[in-house]
Amino acid sequence: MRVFIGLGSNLENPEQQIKTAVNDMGSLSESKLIACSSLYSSPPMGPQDQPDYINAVIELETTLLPHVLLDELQNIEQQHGRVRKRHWGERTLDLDILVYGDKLLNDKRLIVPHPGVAERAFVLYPLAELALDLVIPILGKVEPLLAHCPMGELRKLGAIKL
Ligand code: A4P
Ligand code: MG
Repeated sequence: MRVFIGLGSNLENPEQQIKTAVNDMGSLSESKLIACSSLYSSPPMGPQDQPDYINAVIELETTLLPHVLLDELQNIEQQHGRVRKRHWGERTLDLDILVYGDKLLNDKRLIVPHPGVAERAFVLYPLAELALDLVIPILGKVEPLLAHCPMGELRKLGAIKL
């Protein structure tokens, strides 16, 4: 299945957190890392008294089922010292399943496509860099979504050196 995962970090050397997380995901079983977007920076959405974020999106080809993939991503978050504090608060690493093929999921643990994809510039622009023509269930094609989601203060930083 063709899967897109959003990465975010704003603590403890965010660029390094993102880079190692990309490597970690590339080593997952039954999975192959296909592509990785540039890194982007943006001011925090949510509480303003926290550092700016670094974000990126990767494409993964995987046969791991959605909830198994979520388990694996949460393991990686834990390895990165993720501590759950406040909602939308600071974190060393956040991994969100943005799109899982053409699947629609909505249960206690997993909402796919991720509800923020179309509204969050720090998700949509790196995703568009990888897959302008991607058709997201319910939302449709990525490219037209950009017109409704201004870049605002999002800054493209450059490629990840893995
Ligand atoms: N969950 C449901 N659907 C999914 C999915 N598609 N992928 C559940 C991953 N997890 C999913 O996550 C809470 C629960 O969401 C998980 O246990 C999983 O079962 P969390 O990351 O611990 O919760 P949270 O941080 O309280 O909330 P949330 O809504 O996940 O936060 P977000 O949406 O991840 O936002 N500002 C900038 N500029 N850049 C950012 O990346 N990120 C956040 C966090 C806030 N502000 C930001 C950024
Ligand atoms: Mg999350």
